[in-house]
Amino acid sequence: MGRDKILVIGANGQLGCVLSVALQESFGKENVILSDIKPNPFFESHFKQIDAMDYNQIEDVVKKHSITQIYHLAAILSAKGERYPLRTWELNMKMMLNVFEVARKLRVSKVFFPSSIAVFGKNVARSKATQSSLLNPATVYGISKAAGENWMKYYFDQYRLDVRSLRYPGIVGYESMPGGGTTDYAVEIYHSAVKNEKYICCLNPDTKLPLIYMDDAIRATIEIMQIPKDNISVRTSYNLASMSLSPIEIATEIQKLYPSFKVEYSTDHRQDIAATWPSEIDDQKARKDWNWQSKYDLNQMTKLMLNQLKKKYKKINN
Ligand code: AKB
Repeated sequence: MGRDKILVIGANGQLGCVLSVALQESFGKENVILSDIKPNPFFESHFKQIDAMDYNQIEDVVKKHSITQIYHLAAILSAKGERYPLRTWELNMKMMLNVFEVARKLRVSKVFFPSSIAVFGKNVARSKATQSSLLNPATVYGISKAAGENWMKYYFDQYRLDVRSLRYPGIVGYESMPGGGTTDYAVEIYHSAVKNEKYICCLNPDTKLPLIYMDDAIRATIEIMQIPKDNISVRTSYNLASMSLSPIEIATEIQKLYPSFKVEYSTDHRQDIAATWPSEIDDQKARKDWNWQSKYDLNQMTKLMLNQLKKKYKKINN
């Protein structure tokens, strides 16, 4: 790992800020350049403000720091994307192509680009989306990720650019807040419980979606970037599975520790989006190619979320 120099684009996001710390721990702070469009006081050093819509800004940092790996995480997510469809398409595609072009021209050795369960659409059996299920996304975010998957394959086939990717389920973690996604409820619900507030859930109680605990998502990302190139048989994006949960299942688990916790269900356009996504993912390919296996279940995740958030809010309130 010694000689790798990493650039994270979108380091302020839900996944970005946790992954950035994990990469700093593995590669050394001096070898990980963090970036986002807005400054981040938490990451005082090794942080660069980059607008990924500007090719030159990415190129300058990659050249100056002799970057060998880029993690490009910045994107507008599913729920927000439906409010600004054209802007979402423009932003998600342009940032991604800027990264791929810089990586190609400057011979960056590896790129990570996240995909999502949003690439699947209504045609897929909700009960189990396989690696090769047809992609027929119903959101602009999903369309941009499905297009991104094809671009990854194109850059690999044409230029041998080693882009690696996971189709993330909704990510649940206590360290950071999500923003603009359909699965955001699965983080917010824990915050409400710890704050002794009633939670108003935008999905129906029984809408099951694929979810993953943050530590599993981080480990999966680091693992896929470490495996030998020849082990990667999927050059679009790997299905990644962990849990399949509904709001009522999470609420019931929370109530075991917070018995007075209440949830009210008031659906909005996010329910329509969730209804087009699979409830479960088949990740056999990831298991076979790089021994992927998730570790956290609902019970472990709930205990961790509630304990860590309790500590966090205690600190804030003192
Ligand atoms: C979203 O809800 O848009 C994201 C995702 C599943 O990609 N969390």
